[in-house]
Formats: sequence, structure tokens, C-alpha cells
Amino acid sequence: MPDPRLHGLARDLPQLRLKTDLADLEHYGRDWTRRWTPAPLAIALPGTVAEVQAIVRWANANSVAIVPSGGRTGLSGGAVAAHGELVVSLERMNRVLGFDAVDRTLTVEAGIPLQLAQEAARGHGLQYPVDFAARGSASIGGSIATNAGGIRVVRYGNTREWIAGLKLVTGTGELLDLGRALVKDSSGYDLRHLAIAAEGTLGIVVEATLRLTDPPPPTNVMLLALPSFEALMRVFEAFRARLQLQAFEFFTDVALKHVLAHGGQAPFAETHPYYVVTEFASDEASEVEALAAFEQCMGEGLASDGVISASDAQAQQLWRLREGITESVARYVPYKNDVSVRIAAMPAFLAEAQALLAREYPQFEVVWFGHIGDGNLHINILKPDGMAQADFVADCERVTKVLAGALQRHGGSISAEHGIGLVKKPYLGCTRSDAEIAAMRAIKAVFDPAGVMNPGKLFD
Ligand code: 2HG
Ligand code: ZN
Repeated sequence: MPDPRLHGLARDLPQLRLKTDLADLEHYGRDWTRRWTPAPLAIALPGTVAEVQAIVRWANANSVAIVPSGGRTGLSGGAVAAHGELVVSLERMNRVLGFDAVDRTLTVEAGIPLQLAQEAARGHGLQYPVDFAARGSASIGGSIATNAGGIRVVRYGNTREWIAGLKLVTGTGELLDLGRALVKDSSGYDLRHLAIAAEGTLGIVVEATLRLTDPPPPTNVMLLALPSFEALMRVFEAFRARLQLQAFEFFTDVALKHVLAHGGQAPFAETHPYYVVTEFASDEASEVEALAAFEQCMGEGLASDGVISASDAQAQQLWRLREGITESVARYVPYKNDVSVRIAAMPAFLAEAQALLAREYPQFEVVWFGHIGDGNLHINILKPDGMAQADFVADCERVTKVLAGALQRHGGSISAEHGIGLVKKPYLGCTRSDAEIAAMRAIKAVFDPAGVMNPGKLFD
């Protein structure tokens, strides 16, 4: 056991699994950002809520910082441990604890992967509708820590809308049972919502009660080719006016090129600068409306081609073109922006952002995609091979400052759904006022007076 402080922890909690091998420290000390060198003190894998509480009390007594850890698919450095922290991985706490058919809720331990929670809901004939590409690895706890969005927000909203209750071990080791799945509760501050998107800075979410809903209808997936960026929001309006959309996502030809480099077939004979994937019910009335929307867009010069899925397999192929983007560009260690504005502000912001990035990034390949129906854009800047990571990041940070200014003017957010973590910390002030940040700090001091919970994330 390398650090003597760990002896006490191992002695007090004989059932606790502790890992200190170099390979484990590297594995658990990083998330998908790959920008920081992992250097945790050790990895603790508790199996019970009581163990989590004891770990937090030990951390307070020994002045050890804690990094709560889920599937580590985060893209903002929220789960990075680079300064001798104790990583507390919830991966062993991954059980379904209960289902309530009357309340239509599923109670889970926070370490359960999103996909397993979705499958459990389906097993009861219902749906947990939060969904995103990293579903197989991302944990429910991590999705709560970032208020994850994903591909169904246009229809169902963010994670926040679906958390009926949660249990939080605060920075002092106290266990709070928040929300308790009540539909109505006007008894003061809703502390549950403070824990959502807190990125583990207030405590560790150990359990969640997920609200479930009716399963989605059978759906069709349509891929549209667009001639211009300006057409995007108008196509969205045309489809949204006629259909209840289950998803409305966009990507560029550059994104498609990277996905196809990893396999799959080009969807159209010709290439087009922009594409939209949209999903809607496959009943006859919806199909008629979808075709009418498509024809309207073709007639107005907003779309140049389109294909509709003829089978589930084809629907999956079309989705892969969108969902495969992050993985297909991962080898370029992209610098990621994840920004949002109100949907109404999107056309003006898009025009400004496009001109800004074309001006500022002539030397880099820029991959645009995202949840356009939610006003959420992902902008991945690819590091040229051979360029030093530090120089690349410095150049991108310079541009992010300019982008942050544009976001502020348009009333947007520097982090739509990935969280602030380490990556977006310098830009928090473009989204939140000084008074808001001061209030957040004061709240943290109440939940975590010794500052052991994920220090350095969100703000310093
Ligand atoms: C997505 O929408 C994820 O696929 C990842 O939020 C976005 O890699 C990204 O920038
Ligand atoms: Zn996304």
C-alpha cells in the first residue's frame, strides 16, 4: 500500500476494494478528454452507501480530495484525477434496486450504466428516455453529475426532468434523501436539483429514482442533405411544425467523411455540405406529414436530397452516421466546444459562429455537429498530426475566448450538456454572473465545508 494514509482506510473498511496499481491509476484517473496526466492517490471501489459515507469522512479527516467516478465518458475533465486525489468509482454499485409500477419509477444504484437502466425500464414495458451515444459506458451517476442531454432532448428534455429522487452523500459524509419521488412537493428548496449538474462538487450521488414514461412509438429515421447552414433552422421549423420529433440532429460533410473512414456506406451518390438526422413516429399520418415537410424543404431549396429508413437495420445505419462521430475523430484528440443558445437565437448565433470559426481556424479541420433542435452545437477542432498538444490547446483557447464573447452576446451557454469540469472552467463567467458564481461557491461551502469534493472542477 504506497500511501500510509490508505492503511487507516483499509483497516476501517475491510470490505472496501482499493486499487493502487499503475495501470489502474491511469485507467480510473482520466476521462475521455485525454488532456491531463492521471495521477490519483488510489482508487476506492465501494460496494455500499455506508462505505461511501465512511470514505468521505476519512477524506475529511485526512485532507484527501475525492474525485467521484462513473463511466468516465465525460468530455470536460470532470472526472479527471491529476493531483493525488482518491478516485471513488461507483462501478460496483450498479444494481437495480426497485421498480414501482404505480409511480412508474426505477430506483438504481448510481454506478449502473445508462444502457442497463434503459433496458431495465424496457423490461417493465416503459422507457427511460435520456439517451446518448456513450450509453453503454456512461453511468447514471455521471449523467446526473452533468445533467446529460443527448439525442432525445428535443422530445423529452434533459436528465434533470427524469430524476424523481436521489441520494447524495455530502462532502461531510451525511446521507441526504432528496426528492423521494414525490410528484408534488412545495416544502422549500429542492436540493435534488442542486446535486444535478454539480459535477460531484457537492457530494457523491449514490442512488437515483428515475422517472419512466411510455415507450416511444415505432419510428422512422430520415436523413436529409442540406445545401447551406442557413437552411438548418428552417428545415427544423418545417419538420417541427408538422411532426412530433423524437430527434433532430445535424452534422457536416467533414463529420461524415470521418465516420465513413471507419466503415459504412455513403448515404447519397453526391456529397452535400450539411446533413440532418430526424426521427418521428412511423404511423401513416406521420409519414404523410414527413413527406410533405420534405417536399416543402425541397421546393424552397432548403434540402437537396433525402432518404427514409425502410427497416430497423437501415435506421441504425443512418443513426450510426451521427452517433459514430465522436469515436471517429477521437484519434485527433479534438478540442471540443459544446455550446448552446435559445432556439430562437440559433440562426443569428450560427451565422456569427460560422464566420468566427472560419476566420480563426483556417489552419485546422473543424467538425460541426450536434443537437440542433435543442440549440446545442458541438464543435470539434482536430489537432493536426505532429502538432504539440499544448500549442494546439493554447490556440484553441484563444478562439474559445472569442466564441465565449459571442455566446455572451447571444445569451448562450459555454457548456450545453458536457459540464464545466476543468475544460470550461475559465469561461464559466460568460454564462453565469459574478453573483451567481458567488452563490454557487457559498452553496458548495455548505455541502462540502472542507472542500474535499472534486476540488478544482467547475470553479477554483
Ligand atoms: C454527442 O452529441 C456527444 O455525440 C459528444 O455529446 C459530442 O464529441 C462531442 O463533441
Ligand atoms: Zn451531444
